[in-house]
Amino acid sequence: MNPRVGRVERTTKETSVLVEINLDGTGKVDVSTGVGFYDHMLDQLGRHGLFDLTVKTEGDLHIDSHHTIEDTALALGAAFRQALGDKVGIYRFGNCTVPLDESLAQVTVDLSGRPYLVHTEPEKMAPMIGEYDTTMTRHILESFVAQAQIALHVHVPYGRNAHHIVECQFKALARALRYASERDTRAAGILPSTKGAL
Ligand SMILES: [Mn+2]
Repeated sequence: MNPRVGRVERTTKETSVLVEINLDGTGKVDVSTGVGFYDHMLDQLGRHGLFDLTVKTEGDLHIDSHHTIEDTALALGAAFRQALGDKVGIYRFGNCTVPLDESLAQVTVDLSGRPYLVHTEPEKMAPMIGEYDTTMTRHILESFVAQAQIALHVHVPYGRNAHHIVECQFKALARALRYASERDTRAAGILPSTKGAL
């Protein structure tokens, strides 16, 4: 089996990002973005997705964390897409519902080759978690989806604590991505599309 890995380096005047991902890993994570809570979320992504994940971002945090967070998500999406390769023999679809105490996240993914995001979460939420602006969650998902070229539906029907609301989304996303990208032994050598392309 070929290792399914992706590596993306992305440098602009605002940020410098390196992402390495192995879809068939064990959840080994080495992440540093300079934004503590975001590191914690990317840690969830690797751990619960069973992806080996390296993320090194140096961004213009003297402005705010926006570019750092967004550009990391873009590079992560690109690396994920790269690692998926030809998508032959994978499940393609995945979903997972994850509670975190009072909050619940429902995530459904199709590794379709077309970017589309549907996202709902409670409107009332603390605006900041440390240096993490909670309106960035949707921006991360948009950025990831655009580069990974996947359809992603993320819903948080209820939740109260901002940390919980965001964290359950990353956990459910991780697991849904894992299920969708996992090799399906019954489908070995088969592309999961009637169209002949994904
Ligand atoms: Mn932006």
